[in-house]
Amino acid sequence: MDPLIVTCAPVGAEVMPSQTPYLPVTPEALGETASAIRAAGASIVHVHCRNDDGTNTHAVDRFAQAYDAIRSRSDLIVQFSTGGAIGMSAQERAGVLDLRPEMATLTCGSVNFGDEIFENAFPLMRALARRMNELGVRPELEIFDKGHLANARRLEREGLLAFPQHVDFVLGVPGGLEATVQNLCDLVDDLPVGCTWSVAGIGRAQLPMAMAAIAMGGHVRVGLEDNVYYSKGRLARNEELVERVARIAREAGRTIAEPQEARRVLGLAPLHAPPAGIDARGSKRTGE
Ligand code: KMH
Ligand code: ZN
Repeated sequence: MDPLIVTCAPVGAEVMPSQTPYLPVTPEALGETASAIRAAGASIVHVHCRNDDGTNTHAVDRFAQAYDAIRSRSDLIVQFSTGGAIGMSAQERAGVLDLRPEMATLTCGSVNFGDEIFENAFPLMRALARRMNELGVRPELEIFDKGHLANARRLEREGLLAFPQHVDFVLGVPGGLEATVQNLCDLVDDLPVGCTWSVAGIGRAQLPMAMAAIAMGGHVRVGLEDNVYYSKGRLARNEELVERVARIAREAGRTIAEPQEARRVLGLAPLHAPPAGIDARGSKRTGE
């Protein structure tokens, strides 16, 4: 099996600071979180941004500040959200691609999302895929339901995607596919040849889905975007969620990918210059 790639989604668009004190709201807090999750075993950070008051924003300058803060504190693969938040315009969602992150999400279909609808009609999917191709940004295909894989294959037939790709199954969203091992196996069986995959279980499904992925040879996404609890009634810090899946994976005989290994597994270009003052574990070197 490949070394385990742990993605951390530390903030998301929906969780509010009133729900947990551990949400990294500012770019500086995202930079600190990047350093902590890197040390805990993450190799990808999935980025949303907030205003100082905690409300969601997809402003390009805020993403630029976040990118700088993350890169100055870690060598993590930086993956921007193009999903944004419910109701965002296509222009807002696509705008952050101009910053040319290494990766960005490409949600492959619409889905009920609680009482709302997360809209991803084909014209929007095509526009995002086209822009990523133009800018050399690697997509991560977000799959919330079984039909989304069929939609991805349609984008491939239209020449907008080339397989294999890296795919993230987001399971357990109220309105999307339920987080069961059977559903995960069905999705993995349906993947185009050569694709790598991770699973993001929502809420209490985060840990069991991660454990299934560890055993199956897939990869894992954790973080407060998907789940704010470490255990019943006990709020989690992002780095604790990363540390726990890394520990379980090691116990199960999986090694944990460093970001440069993850880049190799995913076919991304290596990061040439590690950030100044950052050691191999993502921590600030002393004396610099
Ligand atoms: N906030 C959700 C509506 C993504 O980041 O690409 C969409 C989302 C997916 O979080
Ligand atoms: Zn997201």
